[in-house]
Amino acid sequence: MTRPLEGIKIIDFTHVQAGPACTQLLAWFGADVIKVERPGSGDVTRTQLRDIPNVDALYFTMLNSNKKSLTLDTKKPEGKEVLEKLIRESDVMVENFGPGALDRMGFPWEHIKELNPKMILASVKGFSDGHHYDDLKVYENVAQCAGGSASTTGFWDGPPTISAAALGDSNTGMHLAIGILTALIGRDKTGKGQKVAVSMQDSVLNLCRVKLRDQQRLDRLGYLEEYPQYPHGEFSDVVPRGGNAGGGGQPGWVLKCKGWETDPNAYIYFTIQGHAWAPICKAIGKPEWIDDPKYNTAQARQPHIFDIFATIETWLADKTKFEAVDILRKFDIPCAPVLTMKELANDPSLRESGTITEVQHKERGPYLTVGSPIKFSDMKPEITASPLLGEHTDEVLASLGYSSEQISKLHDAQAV
Ligand code: CAO
Repeated sequence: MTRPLEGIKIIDFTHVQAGPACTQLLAWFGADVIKVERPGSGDVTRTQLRDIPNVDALYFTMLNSNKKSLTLDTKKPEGKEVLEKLIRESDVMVENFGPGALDRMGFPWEHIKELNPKMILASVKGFSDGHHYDDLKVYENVAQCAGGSASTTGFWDGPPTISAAALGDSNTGMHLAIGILTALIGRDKTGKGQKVAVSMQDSVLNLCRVKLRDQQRLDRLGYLEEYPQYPHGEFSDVVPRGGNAGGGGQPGWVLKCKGWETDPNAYIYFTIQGHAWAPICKAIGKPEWIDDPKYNTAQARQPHIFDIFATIETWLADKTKFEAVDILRKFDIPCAPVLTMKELANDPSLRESGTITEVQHKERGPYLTVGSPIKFSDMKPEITASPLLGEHTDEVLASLGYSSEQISKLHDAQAV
């Protein structure tokens, strides 16, 4: 099967999560992704959170599948020479070093452009160029705080809260992938490369745009009627944390199911979609609520929305989260069980679709990873294992025209 990005060569100068998530996605779709790593150590995630001694950690293997690994000390003249050759032959270079690291290494954008005017340089930084914090190094949770996610996540009587979803890291990588593909299409038209930059703060904020919507509504109205603070609580002048509220046009909440006393995930998410009110009443055995003026409009329900949720919880008390969803789906009510990582790992539908996939690693053996969440009618990306450190060094150097004698000299020069 021909994959759409076959023939696109990418220098993957990334580490940790934001950059690797981007290049991994492009590798699944056929790009030739060469991960450049420091000799001896490589990407720091190879050794972070290890579960098997001396074997690449899952943190690394789950973000670097389908890539090649080239070890190169790009601070040494020999390494710089190889990198220059690679730049001349490649289409894209992706990096997510700390601010200024690429310049200090001797590869500012002006130099890269000189070496290859068709090159697309794609960078992730914590903050965008020119931002008053653009000198800061940034990790996931820092970005969630800087991008508006933390101040709007959690409960109103608790501190700002971090989401488990990698909004700062993988999300930024996905934004960068869109930027790279756009620049590649642009290059087809102009023949020129360009620099693509994505900041983690901006990427988080992009996903929090509904909270900026709410800030402007709050500024105008002084209240937000879909938040639990309405109508009984207080609003300040900033968007509050709304707990598990729906956040959109329909109220929702996480509700207890059978077994919640001992199982911390025995819950469903229940949504009271306006036009589903009659089916909801029928499903939970409250047909008399359908036309009751106390309940029959969203506005009428809002003042006692938590009493309604409490009644639904009474109905849920003798049903597991799966049984409850099986009943509610028949009434077309938007809802889902709160699923654990264990349940997701073993979900037959996710295995079938390739969203959860098992990969064979040379040293680790089989491991689970998340495959492509993007599905195509004419292509099913095959997920292969992440490379060992330097596994493809000789192969890549040979493809650049180095003889075996030159390759072994280069190994000596880079020995750690
Ligand atoms: N050969 C020689 N040197 C290399 C090299 C190689 N193959 N690869 C990297 N290096 C050097 C760089 O040149 C740089 O050196 P200097 O600091 O002397 O210029 C250094 O290694 C890497 O520096 P760094 O600042 O990127 O790394 P760090 O561990 O101090 O910081 C991080 C990590 C993630 C905070 C920082 O890279 C960063 O802010 N990146 C941008 C934002 C980002 O992507 N964060 C998300 C990471 S995912 O959670």
